[in-house]
Amino acid sequence: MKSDNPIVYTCFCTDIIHDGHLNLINEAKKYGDVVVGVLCDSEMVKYNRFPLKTTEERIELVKEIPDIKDVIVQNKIMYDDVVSELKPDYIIHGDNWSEESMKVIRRNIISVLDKYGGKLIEVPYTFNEKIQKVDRQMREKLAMPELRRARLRKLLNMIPVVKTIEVHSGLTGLIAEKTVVADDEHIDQFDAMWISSLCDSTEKGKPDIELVDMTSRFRTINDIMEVTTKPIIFDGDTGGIAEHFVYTVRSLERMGVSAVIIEDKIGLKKNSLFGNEVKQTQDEIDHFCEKISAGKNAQLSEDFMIIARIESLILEQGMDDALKRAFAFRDAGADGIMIHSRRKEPDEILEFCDKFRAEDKETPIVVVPSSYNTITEDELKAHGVNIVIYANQLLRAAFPSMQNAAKSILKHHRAHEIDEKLLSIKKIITLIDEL
Ligand code: SPV
Ligand code: MG
Repeated sequence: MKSDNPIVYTCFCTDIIHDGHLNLINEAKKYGDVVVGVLCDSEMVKYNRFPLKTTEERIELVKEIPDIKDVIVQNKIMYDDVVSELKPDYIIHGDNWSEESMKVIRRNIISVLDKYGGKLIEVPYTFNEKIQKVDRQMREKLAMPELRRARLRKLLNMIPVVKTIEVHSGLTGLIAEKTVVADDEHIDQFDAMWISSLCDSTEKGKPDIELVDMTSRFRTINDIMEVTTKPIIFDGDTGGIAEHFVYTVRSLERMGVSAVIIEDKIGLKKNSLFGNEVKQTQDEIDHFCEKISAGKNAQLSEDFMIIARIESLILEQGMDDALKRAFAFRDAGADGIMIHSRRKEPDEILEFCDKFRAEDKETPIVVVPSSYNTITEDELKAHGVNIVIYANQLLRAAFPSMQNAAKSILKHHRAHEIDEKLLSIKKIITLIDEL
């Protein structure tokens, strides 16, 4: 039955209901009939609240709270759509709007409410020890191997493009984990992390030729895992010989890595961006298929992915060869195909994607737009791409900055001149959260 009471709206983006939520609802009830919006999965991701429960489960959770008038799905983190339609008399929110992304949402709410005379109620945010603990445990749970590992496949079903950034240390992991951009319409952040062989090797001052051994690469993974929750895609180079690759698969799975990408090269591997300027040998199709199958047979969990990387365009073997390999590798069990190119224009990548998608609508396509970097994620998505990897930008950003600092100190025989370009010591010591 329709009531004439005022409507009070609030949005929940949580997997659990704690005292803080209940306090907010109790406060809301004083103003009228309470309607709760449950934020949809894809927007939860942008807000770094990766859902461990389905939308339906989260709706049920809210419905169990007594005296809720209605529960609806909120499809955007910004309130415009839902509020313009529902026109609630009040929107209620905790007064914890300190993060930049929250400030943007607050501004958006106020501008929508202003249009029709609705009011914003801000109640003191409940922040006791128990709630802090629950919040922390929720986040830490996401870093557990099973949950982290499964997250990439889940993301592929939740969002159109998985935006993946290179990381090579705990610190770069924190950048991938915490960097958020927010403007009046959007909030966004990276979905996954790429542990590049190029950057992992360069960080150690070594060439990208499979010289840095797996034990060392696993230590990099561990450093990153200790301070992050987002899923990891590991650059497995050639995967080595099949007899070794099966052990790598087991170790990565056990650690909670979501996917390994192996490239169809054999012998001394050099970085793909050299192309044919250096001697590089592509593997035989059948031989590489055997390696993929061996890896798939060794794998114990459902959710781990082995992605096959095709070097035909890098080594100028032609589009037909690239496509032939893509279908063969998929049939051998690959869970995804990465196609690489070192051209400045994206044409050959897009041609590959279109031709592959004409025959296969499902298998995820991964691309690394390092040299053809003018193309946007939306354009790649339109050609069927599912994962975009920004493979080396953090390392390339850090190197010139560090070199400039070193040069400036050498030149001036003091650190004063470079200081204003550096992160303050105060910020450095507060950058890392303590438990
Ligand atoms: C890496 O990041 O190590 C890669 C991608 O393999 S590329 O450097 O472009 O070959
Ligand atoms: Mg590599």
